[in-house]
Amino acid sequence: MDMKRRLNLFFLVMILILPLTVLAETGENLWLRYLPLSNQLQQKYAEGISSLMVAGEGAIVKSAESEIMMAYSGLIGKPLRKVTKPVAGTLLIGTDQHRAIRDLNLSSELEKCGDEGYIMRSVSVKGGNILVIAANSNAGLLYGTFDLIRRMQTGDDIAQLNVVEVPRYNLRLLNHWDNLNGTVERGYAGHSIWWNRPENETVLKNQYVYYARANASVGINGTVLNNVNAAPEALTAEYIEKYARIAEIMRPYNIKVYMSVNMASPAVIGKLKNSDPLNPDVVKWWEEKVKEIYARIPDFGGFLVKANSEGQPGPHDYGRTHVDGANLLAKAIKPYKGVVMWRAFVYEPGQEDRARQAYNEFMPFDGKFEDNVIVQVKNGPVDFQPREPFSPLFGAMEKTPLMVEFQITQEYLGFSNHLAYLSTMWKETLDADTWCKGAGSTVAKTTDGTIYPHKLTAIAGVANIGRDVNWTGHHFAQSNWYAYGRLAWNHQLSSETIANEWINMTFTHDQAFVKPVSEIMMRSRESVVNYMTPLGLHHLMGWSHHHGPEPWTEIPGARPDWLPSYYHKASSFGIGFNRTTKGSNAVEQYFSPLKELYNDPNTCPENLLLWFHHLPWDYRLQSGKTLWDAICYKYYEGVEDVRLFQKKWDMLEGIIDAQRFSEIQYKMKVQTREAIWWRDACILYFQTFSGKSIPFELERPIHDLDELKKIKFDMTHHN
Ligand code: GCV
Repeated sequence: MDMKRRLNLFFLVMILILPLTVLAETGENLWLRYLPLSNQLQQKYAEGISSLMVAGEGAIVKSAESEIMMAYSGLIGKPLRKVTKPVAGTLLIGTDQHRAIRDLNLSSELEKCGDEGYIMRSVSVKGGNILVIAANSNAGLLYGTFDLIRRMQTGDDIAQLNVVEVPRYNLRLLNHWDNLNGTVERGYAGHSIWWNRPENETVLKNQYVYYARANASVGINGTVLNNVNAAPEALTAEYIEKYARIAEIMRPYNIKVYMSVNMASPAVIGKLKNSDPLNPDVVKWWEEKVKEIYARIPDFGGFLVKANSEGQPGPHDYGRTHVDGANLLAKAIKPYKGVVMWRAFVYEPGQEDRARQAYNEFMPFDGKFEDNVIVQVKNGPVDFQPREPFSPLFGAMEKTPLMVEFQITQEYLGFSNHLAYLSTMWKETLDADTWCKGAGSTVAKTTDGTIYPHKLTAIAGVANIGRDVNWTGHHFAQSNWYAYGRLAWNHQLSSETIANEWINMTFTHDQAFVKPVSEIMMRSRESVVNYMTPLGLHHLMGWSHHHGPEPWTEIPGARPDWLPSYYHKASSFGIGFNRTTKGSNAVEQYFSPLKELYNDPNTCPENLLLWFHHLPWDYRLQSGKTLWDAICYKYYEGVEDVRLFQKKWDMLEGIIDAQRFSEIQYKMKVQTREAIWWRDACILYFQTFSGKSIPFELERPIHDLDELKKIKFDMTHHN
C-alpha cells in the first residue's frame, strides 16, 4: 500500500474510532469524574473562588487540599492558586487552632460541630468575600471540602453559603463480605478488591486511594475488610500485616479498618484447648491478639462478630451467652478505644417463627453489654428481603446501643443485573415509627442518640464493591454505595435529593436526562418488590442462589425455615404468614399502636399484608379487588414498570457516553426478562392453589410452569 493510501486509511480509522473513545466512559471514576463544567458555571465559580489557603497540617488536610486542587482544575479548567493570606476570592480551609480561623470568631458555632462536622461560610473581607471551611478536626475539613466539591459538581450556588453540618452517626461503616481467598459472599461485581490479589502494590494502591476518596466524599469513616463468616486466619500475623498496609492507605482519608473475627480463633489458630469465653487462657489469648493488632494499627477500629448463626461458632458452643462472648472482646479492646459490633442476625430451625427469634434471643441481654459493644441489627426481622417491616429490636432495646445493618449488595433484589435504587428502602426503615416513646420515635432516632442518649452510634452497609471496572457491576448500583454514605451522614436527606446529586455528578446536568432517570430510580425498588414479592410476600427465591423465583422448592434434607413454602404458606384456602395473636404472635414484639394495627388485616399496611396475615384468596382489599386478583395485578405492574424504564432509557441515547448507555441498556433487557420470569413463576405456581384465572385484561404468561421449574440457575454468570 502506498504512503498516500496508508494515510487515508489511518485518517478513516481515526474518524471512526475517535468519537467512540471520546464518548466512552467505563464508570471507573464513579461520581468523582471532575470533567469541565459549562462555561457559565466555570465563570461563576472562578469568580467566587480564585485562590486557596490551607490553615492546617497532617495527612488528612493534605488529602483535602489535593482533592480541591484536582477538582477545581478539572471542573473549572485552570489550577487553583495557593496563597498564604486570605484575600477576596480565597477558599480558606482550617481548624480553630490556626490564627486565620480564630480571627473569624467561629468558636461558638464550632462547638456544635463535634469531632467530624464542619462549617462552610462566606465571610466578607476587603474587596469581596472569602469562603471558609472550618472544623474542630482535620476530618471535618475533609468532609467540608468534599461538600463544596459536590456543590460545584452539581451546579449549586456557592456565593452566599452558611452551612453547619454534623454527621448523625459516629461510625459510618461498610461491611465487606470478602473471603480471604478472594471470593465475595453475595458479591456480584467480581472478586474481592482486598484479598488474593496478584497485582503489584502500585496498582493496588491507586485503586485503594480511589476507594478511600469515594468513601470520604460521602462521609464513610470505617470499613470491615473481611466476611462476617470469618476465617480464623484473619487474625494471623500475615493478615494483620496486610490489614496494616491497607490501614495506611485509608488513614489520610479518615477511614479506620475493622475486622470480622471468628470466635473459634483461640482454638483454631491459637491451638488452645477450646475457645470458651470464660476460659482464662482464652481471655489472655484475645488480650494478646488485640495488643498485637494495635502495635501494627494504632487506630484499628474494632471487631465485627457473627456468632452462633448459620453455623458460625460462638459462646453457645460452651453453654455461654452472647453477652459473655461480646464482653470478652470488648474488655480486651477497650484500653485501645476499640469497639465490638455484635450481630443480632440469629435464627435456628424449629417451631418458632424465624421473624421472632433475634428479639427473643437479645432482649433479655439489654443493658448487660460493656459500653463499647454495639448490637448490629439487620433492618428487617428476617433477612434483607425486598420489603420487610423494621426489626422490632429497634426501640425495644433501650440500654444497649443498636446499629442498623443495611445490605447495599443486591442479594435479594436482582444482583447487579437489576436497577434498584435502594435509598427509598432504607429511608422506609429509618423513618419507620417504632412508637417506643410515642409518635415520632423513628428507627433513626432510636439509633442516632436522639431518643436513647448512647455515645456510641453507628450504621453499617454490606458493600456491593468488587474488582469490576465500574466497581459495582451495574452502573446504577454505584448510586446505592453513594446513597448509603449520604444517609449514614444525614438520614434526613430525601432519596430524591440524593438521586439527583448522584445523577448530576455521575452522568450529566442535562435535565432531559436527570428528570426521567431520577423518576426511574425513585420508582425502581417498588417495581422490584412488585415483580418479586408484592403485598408482604417474602423469601420466594431459590434457596441457594437467592436470585430467581423458586416458590415451589422442596429440597429433601434442607432446613424447613429456608424453604419458600415456610414463608408463603400457600394452600387451597389462601396465602401468607399468620403472625397475628392467633398465629406466631410476632406482632406482640412491636409497640402499641403498631401491634394492634399489624394484627388486623383491615388496618395492616397493604404492602405488609401477607407478612402478618394468612388470608383467603377471595379476601377483599381496600381497592375492592380480591386477594388473588391483587397479587396478579401487582406482579404485572412490576413487569410493566421495567418495560417502561427500558423505553424511557432508550429515548436518552446520545445524551451520555455510548459505553455506559449501552451497558445499562443491556442490563435493563436482562432485568425485564427476569421480571417476567418472576411474575410467571409466582403467578402460575400460586394459581395451582387458588384455582382461579388470571384477570382477563392482563396478558397471558409467556412461560409454562413445568418448564420454569426445570430452570437451573447458573451462578457463574452472576459473580
Ligand atoms: C454472610 C444471609 C446470606 C448469607 C450471609 C448472612 C449474614 O443469610 O445469604 O450469605 O452470610 O445472611 O448476614 O450473615
